[in-house]
Amino acid sequence: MSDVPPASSRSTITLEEHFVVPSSLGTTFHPPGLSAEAWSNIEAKLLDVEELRLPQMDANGVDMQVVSLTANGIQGETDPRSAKDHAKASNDWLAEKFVGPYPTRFAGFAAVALQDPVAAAAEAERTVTQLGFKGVLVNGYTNLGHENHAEYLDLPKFHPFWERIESLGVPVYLHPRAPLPSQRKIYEGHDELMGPMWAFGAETAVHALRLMTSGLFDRYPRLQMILGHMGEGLVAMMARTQRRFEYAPCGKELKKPLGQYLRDHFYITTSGNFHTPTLKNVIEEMGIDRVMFSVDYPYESMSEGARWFGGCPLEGEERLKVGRANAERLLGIAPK
Ligand code: GRE
Ligand code: ZN
Repeated sequence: MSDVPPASSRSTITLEEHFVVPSSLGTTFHPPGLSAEAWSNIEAKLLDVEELRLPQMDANGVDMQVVSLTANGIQGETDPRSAKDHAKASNDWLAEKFVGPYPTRFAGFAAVALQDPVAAAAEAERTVTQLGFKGVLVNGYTNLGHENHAEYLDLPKFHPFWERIESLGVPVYLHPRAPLPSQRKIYEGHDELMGPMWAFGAETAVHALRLMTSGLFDRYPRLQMILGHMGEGLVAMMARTQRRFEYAPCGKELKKPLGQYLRDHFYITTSGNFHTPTLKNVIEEMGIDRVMFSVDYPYESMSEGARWFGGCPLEGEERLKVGRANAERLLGIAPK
């Protein structure tokens, strides 16, 4: 097989693509089991713009990456003051190194310090209105005060953040992180399950369900979320999840059937899950307008993702939508 993807898959926009700013290296998640060499290779790619990333994009037909601070990023900070400073530093770095010099190749998702929801709302507004960012990426629950304290985004204290996001009209990418250190009993003796192999998706799927059953989308009916990895398992499970919620909603009252929130408020990307049967299922469940190609660079290979997308059975308008047009519409990027 040739290394070069076919022309039909070229000119894509990808949305789960990471960088790191030196001041956030301390809160970067190291996947268990990776050798020091593999990790330093990833770190070099996270830090880089011109030497590795742009040539890879050129070689693989990725027109534009929407770039975000890698996990756990700001969500892994325990001190609100430091979280706010690091969020600003990260966003300014992203604007200065990526978006400013290469406005047609890079766009940004902001990092925000949800340790202080009002400050997070203000930083979202600053980055969108002044730096031209396209939304916010949140790495799961937020620590506050302690590494074993988690705050999930359905809590009422986050309403000021969601209200601002809704009025800005930008999406929030809910990106994975590993479960709280105090809640890892089920993974004991199985470090291999802890990161992106399994725990990331399980953690993120429950977080997304908390947002749905909390009534967040009844309160803010224009909110739009993005989930990676073909939906973190939620798309496949939603029919059963909705059914069992109807049997026992435990006092939660929602305006719509549960699965409708998934279809009305979530976009799904293909990041790190380059599997055609799953893509077909996600398109069937979500509709062609809510599925977007992405890679998860540098944790995944851009060439592998591009080759898969180039060969998957999408034609014409459908290929255009998944490859870039849905992202253009959602993020307000002018069509090419
Ligand atoms: C990811 O973004 O998917 C990711 C990380 C850290 C380790 C592995 C991984 O953020 O896939
Ligand atoms: Zn990722």
